[in-house]
Amino acid sequence: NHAYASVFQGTGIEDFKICIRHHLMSFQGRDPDRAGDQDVYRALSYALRDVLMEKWIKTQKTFYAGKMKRVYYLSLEFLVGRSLGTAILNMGLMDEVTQAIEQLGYDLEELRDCEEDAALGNGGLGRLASCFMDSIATMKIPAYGYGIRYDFGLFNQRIVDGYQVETPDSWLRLGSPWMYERTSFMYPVQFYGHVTATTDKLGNYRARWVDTEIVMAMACDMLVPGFNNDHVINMRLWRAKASRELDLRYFNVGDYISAVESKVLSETISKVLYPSDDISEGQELRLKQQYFFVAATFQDILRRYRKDNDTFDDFPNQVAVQLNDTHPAIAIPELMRLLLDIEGLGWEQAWNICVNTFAYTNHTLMPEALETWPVDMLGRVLPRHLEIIYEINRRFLEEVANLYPGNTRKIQEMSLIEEGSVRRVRMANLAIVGSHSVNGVAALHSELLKTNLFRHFHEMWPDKINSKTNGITPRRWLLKCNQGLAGLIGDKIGFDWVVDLDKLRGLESYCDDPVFHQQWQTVKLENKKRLARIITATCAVDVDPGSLFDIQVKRIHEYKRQLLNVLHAIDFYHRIITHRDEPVTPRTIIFAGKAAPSYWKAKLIIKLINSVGDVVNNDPRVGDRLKVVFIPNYSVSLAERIIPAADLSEQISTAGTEASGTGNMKFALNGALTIGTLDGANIEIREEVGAENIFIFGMTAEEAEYEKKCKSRKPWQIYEANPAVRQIIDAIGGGAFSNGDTELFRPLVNDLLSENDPYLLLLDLESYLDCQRLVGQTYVDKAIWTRRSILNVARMGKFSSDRTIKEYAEQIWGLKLER
Ligand code: DL6
Repeated sequence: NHAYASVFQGTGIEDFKICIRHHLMSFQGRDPDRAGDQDVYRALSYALRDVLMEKWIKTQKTFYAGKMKRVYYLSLEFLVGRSLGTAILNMGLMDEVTQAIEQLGYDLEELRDCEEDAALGNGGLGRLASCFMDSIATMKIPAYGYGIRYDFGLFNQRIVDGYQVETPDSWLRLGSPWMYERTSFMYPVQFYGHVTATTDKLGNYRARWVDTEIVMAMACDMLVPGFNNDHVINMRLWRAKASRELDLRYFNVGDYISAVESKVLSETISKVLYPSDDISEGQELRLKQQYFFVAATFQDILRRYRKDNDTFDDFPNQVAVQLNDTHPAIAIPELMRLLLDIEGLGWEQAWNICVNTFAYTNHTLMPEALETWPVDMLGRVLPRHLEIIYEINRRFLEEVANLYPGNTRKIQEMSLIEEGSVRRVRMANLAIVGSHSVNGVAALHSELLKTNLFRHFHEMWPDKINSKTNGITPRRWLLKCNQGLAGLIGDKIGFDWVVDLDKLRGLESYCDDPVFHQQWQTVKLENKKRLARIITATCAVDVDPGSLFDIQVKRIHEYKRQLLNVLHAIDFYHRIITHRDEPVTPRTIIFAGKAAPSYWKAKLIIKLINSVGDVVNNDPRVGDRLKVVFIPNYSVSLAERIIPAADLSEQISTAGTEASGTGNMKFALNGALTIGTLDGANIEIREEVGAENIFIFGMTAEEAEYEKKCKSRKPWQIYEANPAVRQIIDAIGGGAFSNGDTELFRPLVNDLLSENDPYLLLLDLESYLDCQRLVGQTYVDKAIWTRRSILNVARMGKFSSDRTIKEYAEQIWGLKLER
């Protein structure tokens, strides 16, 4: 143990070996001489976590000592991925750990593969939260992430006969060495019951929420190290625990099973992540998840605040709360409840505190994603919160009516309550009214919030809506995932870009250097070979690493238009088989992504991709000129292998639908050229890399909006006028990819030809096909392609999440940063 303690003095190779052996024996009960990869992976993780924990404690002390304003990032999702590699890199211990592991007779890469992804998120929103945690730690910001520790993360996807099949992700089966369970931080969370009114000594109304059911929230911490700076923050994820191990009401009457059942029921709250990213499903369990984590979080925030403060006067100067979408918006009435009912503040004071504390980020314009809760349900689960929401609304609508007398339409649209056969609470309206800042996640998106979705609010409060273009962490999305490229860049311009991504501009001077081109191409080819091996192993298809790797990986959604990509794949196939002697640039078209389990149309698109792949990949006339593959079970760690191998990044959503996108940034940072629409952050990527270094096609958001309304061009006219388009659609509709079955893909064909297709696929198809032809021609000229690839990387500085976080910190959270 003396030797073990020495790890706290040093993190040398010998220290690690001692520490790993110690963990193996004392905590895992394994003989170090016979331990397997999984055992050693755990022991290594525990060894690193020991070091992290010590740094975390020091970091916390600096927050208290400096009486710092704390930032709380509330998110129902954190798409963490794996932690081991990031911990080693951010702590600057790569050499020591690699050698220690080697000397113990193991291989670090293999140990890293033992780690299950922490998939506590669906896609963009959750991954953004994780990139933010990395930037916050790297920039030494006094902040905490708060969320839920789901027992089951995002489902695993298998492809069976071309169809998506979901299986549970029991990522905690063996326990996670990165999760720190803190039995000492447990808070009660109330549900149901009713409200009684009392009057206090001064004659003021005081509500009491009574006869409630109580579930305990237990803190589980995941530590997040900053890059190279000893700063360690935590994500505090709540796990539901029954308030009593067994419900004695049942136990005492001899009903053992019901007694256990009640424990199981309370603990279901943190059982599973809801698997839809852009559809609000409105179930009671989801509302309970939201309140559960918010209520526990605020007890924790107040505990910390009270250590240094006797009154609430300074609350907004000490506490900033960022709501990651409306999922945590119930925090607004919750803080009001705490201030009014528990702390005894008056309404005006409590409301000012709330508004100055909260800020809300919107991540989507899709109407079906906007959360609303049936008033009845909310009133049953959280009766006191409904009362408070009604009072917020009453006061707010009074203000609206004063500003716009007689404008009932406006009042109806701005109300926190949607009237109708089922009355519903509009969480976005609540979040806007209760926050001092509302931000979109890219320039176009924020503009559309101002002019469309939230236009009334923008008119009323012109300073409230602002824009914070998303970013990605360069640590995970270049340094870690693409060691070849990171090393090559480092050889040329050093490694300052890791914390200051604008430094990549230094690469521009090498964009015409033939030796550098050669090295750049070699790195890409190596990455492609590695991906080709993964494809062989998972899809049983051999692909040519020399072909153009054309990749679209993201959630499967109609607005993201994977179907448009498939239409191009089919056109490419037709050209190969009908003009056999024409030269083509060989391509491998790669897809990956999950569809929400209840989203049948997205699942049908997956089936179509696989069906087209089956036909194309097995047609001897095609050979190596085209392959179409769908890699199953997309995840963060798979993305880390796929993205560095891309030549072409598909970002082809209907303009005006993708709030930002962050995959677009990851691909460009890894040297892929983008083919995309003028949507989300693609617009800003074009501004940065230059229009000559990106392939843009299709309608603008404004044109798309116009077409949706006026329908000046009809899909069937395009179908009739363009033989290539007709051939594609007829092939799908005629059963060419479904063994002659003309019904299977009928819903997709009908949508394509419908005047009401909201995603306007056929209207953009010709422009897309032309643009793809240009891509193919350009790829042939290696020098031009490589030059563009280098310039894309060199100009990605803006898209570091460090820049994004700096803007949040200075413009929303009111922090002054060290650098
Ligand atoms: O802001 C992160 C990310 C954006 O980059 C994507 O464009 C957007 O689709 C995504 N939204 C979601 C689901 N939103 N809700 N609710 O993941 O956010």
